[in-house]
Amino acid sequence: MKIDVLTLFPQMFSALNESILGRAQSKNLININVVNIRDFSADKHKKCDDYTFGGGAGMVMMPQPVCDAFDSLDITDDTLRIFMSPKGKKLDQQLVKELSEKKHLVLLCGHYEGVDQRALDLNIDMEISIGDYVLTGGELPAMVLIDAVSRHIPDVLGSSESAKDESFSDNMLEYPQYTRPQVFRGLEVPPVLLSGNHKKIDEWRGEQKKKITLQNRPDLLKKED
Ligand code: 58G
Repeated sequence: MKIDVLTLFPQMFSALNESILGRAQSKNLININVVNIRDFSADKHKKCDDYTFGGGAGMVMMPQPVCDAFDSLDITDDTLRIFMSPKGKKLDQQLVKELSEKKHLVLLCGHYEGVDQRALDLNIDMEISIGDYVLTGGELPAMVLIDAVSRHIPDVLGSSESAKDESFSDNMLEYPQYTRPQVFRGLEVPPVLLSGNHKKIDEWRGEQKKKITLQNRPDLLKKED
């Protein structure tokens, strides 16, 4: 998958060079191209934001640098152009899976109080929100989306990391997990996990999933899909 990111803060995306996503990029499983919108400003001071018509608080991103940055990209019928916005469709595991089937994503990250609406009207297919809160920029949401989508691309997760999707796949949260040592700071691993009785272990994990889902996310239990 190819992912172009349009941003005024390209250095923030160095976080994606670490760990599993760094390895996925080295293996050319995902190709992340970060574009600095400021490079496209036609202004002599490289200005990219301006006051809003009609007044009100703050600045918005100007349409010219954003549109010229889009025009520099190779957009095809296989491209989905996304604006990260608190007004967008809420990102969930189902939408993540759908996005992971795409060949090419373009993620526009806004800053200040937003982006001139015409730049969005001319370039954006879909607005996506990672949750009901407002952030100073769309960069962190873009990185959240890239991380969530990447782990559904074949071979991005190693065999020891893979298929760890059980939280959400059956509308249940995951059961608790334990590793060595058997006793840590006086706390024991639940004995059933050491019993070797896999029927009993599966039963215990099922009970734990129900308990934690009822406690933290009862809304998931009455969900259709
Ligand atoms: C209102 C306020 C509209 C995504 C700010 C647009 C982006 C939260 C999310 C904005 C974001 C989210 C300017 C800063 C978008 C712009 C950006 N905040 N919940 N902030 O996914």
